[in-house]
Amino acid sequence: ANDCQVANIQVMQNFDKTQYAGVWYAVGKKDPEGLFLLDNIMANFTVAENGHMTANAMGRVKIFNQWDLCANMFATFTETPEPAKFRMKYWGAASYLQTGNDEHWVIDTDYYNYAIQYSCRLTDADGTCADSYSFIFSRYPGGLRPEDQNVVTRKKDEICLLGKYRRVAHTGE
Ligand code: AZE
Repeated sequence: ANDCQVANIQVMQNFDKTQYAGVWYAVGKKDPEGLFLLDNIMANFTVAENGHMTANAMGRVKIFNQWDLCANMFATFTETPEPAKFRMKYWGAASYLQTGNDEHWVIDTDYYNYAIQYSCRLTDADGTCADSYSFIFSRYPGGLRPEDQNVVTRKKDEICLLGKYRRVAHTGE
């Protein structure tokens, strides 16, 4: 049964951050409340020798309701007892970009083609998520392979976000 409780969301089992490392292109996203990355979103995850994971992300944003710019963002990750659940502290290369401290959960990945990321920023009194964002990542900017689409659709449904995603364009900007 799918009760949409944040606490019951299944994440990737035996998550291996070393295999997750490298470049991912966002090909789909579900937006949170407020400002968010618009398109041309990519992230590069790195795992240092000491095991610490960091990331660099780029994407187009519109700030102050009018300026379109490329946001260069950085993140550091803190581990939790669940290997696929991290806390992500992030900030922008420029001060007018966003800073924050979000959950970063890897719901599912095959490491070579697709990954589904999820973050609940606010849990409602009933245990469901009141403000979330999620990225569908692909190793290829062109999108998901047809054979990965079914599993991604199933996972979107499991995290109660089916039908809430938009495609993320990659136009080389
Ligand atoms: C993520 C992948 C790993 C690194 C980072 C990510 C998220 C970045 C944002 C950025 C928002 C910027 C805004 C600027 C005005 C999950 C893609 C940092 C949420 C809104």
